[in-house]
Amino acid sequence: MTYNKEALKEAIVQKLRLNYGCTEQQANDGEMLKACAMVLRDIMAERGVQTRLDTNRQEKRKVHYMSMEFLMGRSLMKNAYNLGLLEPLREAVGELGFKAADLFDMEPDAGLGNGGLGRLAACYLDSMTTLDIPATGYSICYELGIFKQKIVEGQQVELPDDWKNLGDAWLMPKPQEAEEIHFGGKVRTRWDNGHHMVVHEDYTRVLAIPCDMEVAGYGTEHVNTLRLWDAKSPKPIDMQLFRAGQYLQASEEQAMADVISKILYPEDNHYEGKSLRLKQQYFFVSATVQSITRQHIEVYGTLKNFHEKNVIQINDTHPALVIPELMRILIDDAGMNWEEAWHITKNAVAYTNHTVLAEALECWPQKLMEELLPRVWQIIQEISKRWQERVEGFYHGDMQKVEKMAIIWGGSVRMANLCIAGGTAVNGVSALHSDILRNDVFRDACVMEPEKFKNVTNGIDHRRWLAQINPGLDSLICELTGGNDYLTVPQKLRELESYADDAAVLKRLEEIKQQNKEAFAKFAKRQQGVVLNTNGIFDVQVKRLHEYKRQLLNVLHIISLYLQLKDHPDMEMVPQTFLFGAKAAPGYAVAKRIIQLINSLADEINNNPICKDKLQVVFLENYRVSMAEMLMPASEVSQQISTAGKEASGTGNMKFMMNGALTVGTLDGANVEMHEMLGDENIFLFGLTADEAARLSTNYDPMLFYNRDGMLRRVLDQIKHGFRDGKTYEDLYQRLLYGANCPADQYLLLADFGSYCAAEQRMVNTYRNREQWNKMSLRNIARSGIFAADRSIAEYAENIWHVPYKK
Ligand code: 26W
Repeated sequence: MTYNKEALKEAIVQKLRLNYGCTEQQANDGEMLKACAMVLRDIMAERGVQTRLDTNRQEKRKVHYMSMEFLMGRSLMKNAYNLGLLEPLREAVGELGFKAADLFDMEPDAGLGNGGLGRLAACYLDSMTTLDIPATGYSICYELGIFKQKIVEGQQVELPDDWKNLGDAWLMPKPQEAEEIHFGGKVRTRWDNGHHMVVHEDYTRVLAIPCDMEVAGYGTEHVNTLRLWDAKSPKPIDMQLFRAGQYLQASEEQAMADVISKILYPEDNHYEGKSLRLKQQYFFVSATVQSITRQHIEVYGTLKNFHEKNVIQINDTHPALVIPELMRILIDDAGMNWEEAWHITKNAVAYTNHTVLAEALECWPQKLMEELLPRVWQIIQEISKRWQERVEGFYHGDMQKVEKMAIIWGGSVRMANLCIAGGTAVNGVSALHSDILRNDVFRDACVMEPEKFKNVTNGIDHRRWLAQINPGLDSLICELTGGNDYLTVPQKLRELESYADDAAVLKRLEEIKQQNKEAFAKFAKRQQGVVLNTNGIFDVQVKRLHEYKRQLLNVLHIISLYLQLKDHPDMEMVPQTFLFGAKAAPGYAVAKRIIQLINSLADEINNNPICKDKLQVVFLENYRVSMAEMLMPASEVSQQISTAGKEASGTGNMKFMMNGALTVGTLDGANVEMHEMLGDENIFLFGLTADEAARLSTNYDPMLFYNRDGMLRRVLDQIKHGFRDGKTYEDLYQRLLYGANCPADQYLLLADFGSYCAAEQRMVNTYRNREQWNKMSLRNIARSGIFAADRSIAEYAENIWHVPYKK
């Protein structure tokens, strides 16, 4: 069935009648949105069936992408776009008396993730599908996604995000494919006919119900699935307790089950050993492994060739329990011996690391595992024992190495070491990050198995992050490159470079940017009532709030500009509009203080007449995927200023680059590779390198910088004394100069301050020459093709998954 406008109209009207019992005249926007979603879902569902049939008939190897987070954002426009139905849908909706733009705009973000890792999973799902790779994403169907952020008197307040109200139109619950998960209980072993039988009893059962979201690729009939697990108790209520009049207790078990898929943990890059989180992880892992092995048996009748036909990619260590869980199923359910099961497991699992921050490394208390997952715990112990023997053999009993590489040590289970032992590949997410893994974090393991350690630099879905969100730029690219081939061949963007000296093209680039700035200003006015100065350089830092990302360094620099302006109120300057967007983990007090500081500074600057039309600072409330989609096309400066060595890759940096913003950044994560593409002339680099930063950290005294730099001193004193709203930030001042249960200025802000200010100065001076600026912007766009997720996925397919893909 091919769809045109008329067919879409008919299908939408039908959906309205059958599902909401109303006509298109009676329907409201929400009903209309859902009806459209259901129509596209039907198209995808049909193709999904076909894709799976083909995959199984041709016995293709499948990719299973497991991630505790999938930050999908909105789907209506995306799916219509990928299905080639965007224009017909617009017209159909229009003729039914609605505005497509309004519907797109009212769709809630599926915010089932925190930040980079979750958004990466969503971009990869798009590319895997577009490249015709048989792939399934797996995650939890959180009832509440990442919290909504409100700013009240300068402070972050968290509100629940009940996205499913409107967002569930994309989901297809499949209760007949539910899996049962077992928690707690006891493990007994007995001999049966000469077989060693493991019996797990007295466990608590939880049902995992798949809710499938179909994913369309671009320019293909291929459709993949995102399988989201919803937790439910297998029995609706305990009737015995109910009959005894204990009504509350009667549904206690149900509540316990429901809570597993209730809410996404909002901590990003920070591990906490909470038992509910471990329950979520095992629930997710066990449901997924059971589902994959069940489907494999349906096709092949055995698990012996499981590793030949499946590869499971785990997104950081959060799904690391797949290793013992797959072992459990192969041994306890399929009756294999340890060696055979281990061979299959080791060849079916690959691990991506996304962070080197020590506080983000997962180490589960042994006690918790033992109690919650008694059988899995036994298997982990055996894996650990055998791994340790191997390490001892390789390193001739060097106990330091043995300790560092141990899986179980000091009463905790180190998930990263489990992944290294149990996987076929370990990869970092940028060249620098992968080097740090090889030479530092996982050094000893890498010496033992060097072939295992790989790099796949991250990428972004350029169809969403350029073509779809920046139609002005998309048109220009299509015009200049003679068609839209760049959508599937991102390297085509390179051809833009031949226009670097074409004044007319450069002017158009500038106009597109200006229009996007105006559009974003309208959005900001609507969302939070703020009036942005669109004559100012849109200088943007949006990402999770974390000390290592150094939003505070950005603040220090802005204060220095403010102080200069106060010294010379008539100073001529290029207007600058500084935009921040960031959610802080609710329990991360310092991050929340930094948000407050940004808001105090914004209040001070925006209310001082000397700053009018010169300096503006705005904290954008509730930064999320759909806001990023408005903001990236409007941005001129991209702040990527993490302490070198700390940001594994970054992906926002790539989104900005692709939309023509220029980067002010450190040589960290993927910035290093951006710099390689761009050369010194097309990026504003500053600061210590990763090596220098690591070396300085061993013997660092921020006071040296404080004493040496008069401006830095004034800036810090300003923080300490506070702002016109009466708020002071002596705590942050202390943290930088003296530390507080942590080294003073751990992230080397003071060491990089001078060089950062100089880079900002170079940036502003460049902006004075708009033609030069536009030329650099064009080169950024032209050289961004390498950061398309299609390239990353091709590398995973070639080097890790060993699966064919559409070239
Ligand atoms: C257990 C708590 C926790 C939660 C999330 C620990 C670690 C995480 C993630 C791994 C953090 C994360 O999102 N890392 C980011 O991954 C992106 C995609 O690879 C990178 O671009 C970012 O640099 C990295 O910070």
